[in-house]
Amino acid sequence: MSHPNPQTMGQQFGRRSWAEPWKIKMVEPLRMISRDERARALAEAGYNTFLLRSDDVYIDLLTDSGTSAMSDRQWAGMLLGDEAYAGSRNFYHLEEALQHYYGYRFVVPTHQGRGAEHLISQAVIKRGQWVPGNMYFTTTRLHQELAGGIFTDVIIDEAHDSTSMHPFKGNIDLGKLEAVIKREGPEKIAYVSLAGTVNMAGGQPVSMANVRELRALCDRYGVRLFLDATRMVENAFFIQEREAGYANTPIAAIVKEFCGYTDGAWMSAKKDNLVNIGGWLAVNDEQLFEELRNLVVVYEGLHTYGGLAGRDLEAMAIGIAESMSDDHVRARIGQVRYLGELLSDWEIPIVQPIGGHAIFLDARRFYPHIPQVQFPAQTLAAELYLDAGIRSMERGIASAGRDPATGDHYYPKLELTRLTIPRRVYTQAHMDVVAEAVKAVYDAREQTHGLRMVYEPKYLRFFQARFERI
Ligand code: P70
Repeated sequence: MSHPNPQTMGQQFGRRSWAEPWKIKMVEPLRMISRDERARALAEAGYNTFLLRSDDVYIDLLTDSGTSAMSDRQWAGMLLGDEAYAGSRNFYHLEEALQHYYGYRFVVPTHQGRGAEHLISQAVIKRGQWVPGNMYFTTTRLHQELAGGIFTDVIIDEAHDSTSMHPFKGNIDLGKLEAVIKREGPEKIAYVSLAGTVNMAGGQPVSMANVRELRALCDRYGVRLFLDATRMVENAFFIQEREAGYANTPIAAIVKEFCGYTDGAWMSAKKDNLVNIGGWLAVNDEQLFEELRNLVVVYEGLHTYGGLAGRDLEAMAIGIAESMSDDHVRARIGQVRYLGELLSDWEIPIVQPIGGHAIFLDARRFYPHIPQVQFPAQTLAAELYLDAGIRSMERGIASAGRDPATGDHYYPKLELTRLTIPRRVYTQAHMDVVAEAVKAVYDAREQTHGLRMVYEPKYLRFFQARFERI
């Protein structure tokens, strides 16, 4: 059969095609079950994609956390694990990589991001102190609250608007922040909690100008500034692309400059750092480091392994170096963008601009007839699974949880379903299958009803909550 106007996808988008800067050496077979089997699996999982068995999933876009494919070099590094209880050589390799690429002086490994969040929250927050941040992240805010802190959102207003095309929707509103500092007094501020490519805002970046001004503001009041570096490498890509003066600066140099404005960082290495498990905490202040190094032995393990095996530390050290490659980051974000551009060309409502690690479907606009208390984003995640075995994640009212003061739900402005792309795992053909499934679910939107929550656990309810169809 001949085609009237054959075009590659790159040509259709008016550009030269790009390809991933790697080739595949080992494959993991996928399984697709029937629609009836998916309907059964979904009901058994209480319409919560976290409760599905991964064997029942075809394309898994639940998260980019710990789901990356490691390189041949990382796997080779695993065999060089020094499993000594204390002083493993892999720890020193990790410490060197962190100091070299992120620039912080002192390093504490942890088993993953929330281990690091726990330690920094316990060490730095005094009961009743405020923690202003650029939108909350679930585990981060929970650890801040468990340590007695009061989180308050000081992100710019544009971040809460899924249609705003602001290039740096992760920025902190310095006016809002200064108002909190003046109202409470600087001694009542535990620290400013800044995240690179803000996850809950749709993977939206922070500009270099913003962090520079933030540093100056914090210095004026003597307030500390800590960074959630989980997706900071991806944030650097947006600075390179959008901020004047950085077009020719390598990703690695941008990351280092950005981190240089902060007093330390916590990290879920399961994202940017290309490992299946791991995290770290890094600070410049020696006294704080001593406290953290002491706390880590209580909750994670000795300060040279922090809950990880030597081989995990080695994979992380190598992953850090690989993650800083400009080609890698461009291909990674390019793939996310490819999927997003297809969907937006089909006029499916997604958060704009397209962020770094995921496409966020705007469930409010997708299902305008489903009220927020009937969990539109959770509903959309369930429908996508039912249609094509694609697993996504709710990032709306279920994730937001309840206000500890009133007991009522938080009602976040953003009601999103996240299609999160693992790094170096899926091909462009997988993205096409995903796009077509989203389109099919969109076309059937008017016949779709919402959900009611029938089981709600106390902490981070979205992980284990159960729902029923209305
Ligand atoms: C995700 C994962 C983890 C994460 C993060 C940011 C910006 C810290 C962490 C914690 C996993 C996840 C976690 C809670 C709810 C849903 C999903 N994000 N900061 O999928 O790190 O998971 O290693 O403890 O994104 O976005 P860790």
